[in-house]
Amino acid sequence: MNRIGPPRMKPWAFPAAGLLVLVACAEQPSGADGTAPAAQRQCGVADDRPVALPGGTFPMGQMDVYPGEEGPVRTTTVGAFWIDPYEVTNRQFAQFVEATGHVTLAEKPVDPALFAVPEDQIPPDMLLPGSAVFVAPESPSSRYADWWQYLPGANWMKPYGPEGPDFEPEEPVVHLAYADMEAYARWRGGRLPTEAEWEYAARAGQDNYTDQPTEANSWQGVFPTFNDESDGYRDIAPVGCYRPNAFGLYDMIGNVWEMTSDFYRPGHDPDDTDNPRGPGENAAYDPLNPDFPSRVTKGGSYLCAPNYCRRYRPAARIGREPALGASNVGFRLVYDEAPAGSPDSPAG
Ligand SMILES: [Ca+2]
Ligand SMILES: [Ca+2]
Repeated sequence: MNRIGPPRMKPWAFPAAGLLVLVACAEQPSGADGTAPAAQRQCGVADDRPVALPGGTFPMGQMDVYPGEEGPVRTTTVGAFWIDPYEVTNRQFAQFVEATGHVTLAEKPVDPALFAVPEDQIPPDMLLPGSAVFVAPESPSSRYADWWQYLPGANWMKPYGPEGPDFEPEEPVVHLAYADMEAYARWRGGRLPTEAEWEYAARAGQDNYTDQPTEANSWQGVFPTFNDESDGYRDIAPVGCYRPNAFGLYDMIGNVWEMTSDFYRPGHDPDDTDNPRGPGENAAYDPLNPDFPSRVTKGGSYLCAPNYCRRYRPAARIGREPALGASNVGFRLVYDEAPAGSPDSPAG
């Protein structure tokens, strides 16, 4: 019916739908590197206008961490565009909901027809409105089902579930489906970036790296049980708490994963180098979630740790099932024409 495609969920497969995606990212423990604790971080964005980026050519991809996902490196060209300097916030999304009455997918009951079993075999909680929330297990584990829970009542307004606190206006919005992000983008006059645009913006002319960055909200310690929080935040941080990259963009790496418009396949097509838009939907394939046409998410999240998910890098990528929100996935917009209040020309 649409680009997202029907989520052919099975109850036992449900946690796999996007949950691994959330997992991608983090390295370097302790505050000995000078990382300031939360109370000392100055959060916020001085200039919230979209940033005009000239087009450019850059080496997209990386071969020394997860080459099967991120390689081969290819010389890639993208045209000029504008990009939000920070992740879409709850404050911004609330303005959209106020103006349009939009109801997100996580706020709606789950259609039993989406499961591949008779309705009486579906756990009742799985049919309630909700989303996937990270809940740290008490014991060490390497099974994502031990730390991802489908929580009825979790949605963008209740990011940690119905018993948790309300959303913080200056934190990035989470628990959205791809269709919710697209609806917001249409309202704002923007769109989701392609993976190439996003990676070009995140690289900002810098070389690839492998170590966990200090100026990004990730996970210091042993995921999923011990986080020393030396970067200042255990969970999601408000936008703009970490230094921006050379293009003036905040939190491209870490905080929340960011959705792109590309469908996911492992690796890059070495011949698709001129404003690439990824494979077609029929060619989408996500080994972690093979029943769904996943989209590419980028940049890692506050859950990325060196022992589990070293995806706190511009080249990092992982597939995400578009119809299931999660507590560590957000987005930001790009624009093909100068948004109101932005610089007139990406060349400027
Ligand atoms: Ca952190
Ligand atoms: Ca981010």
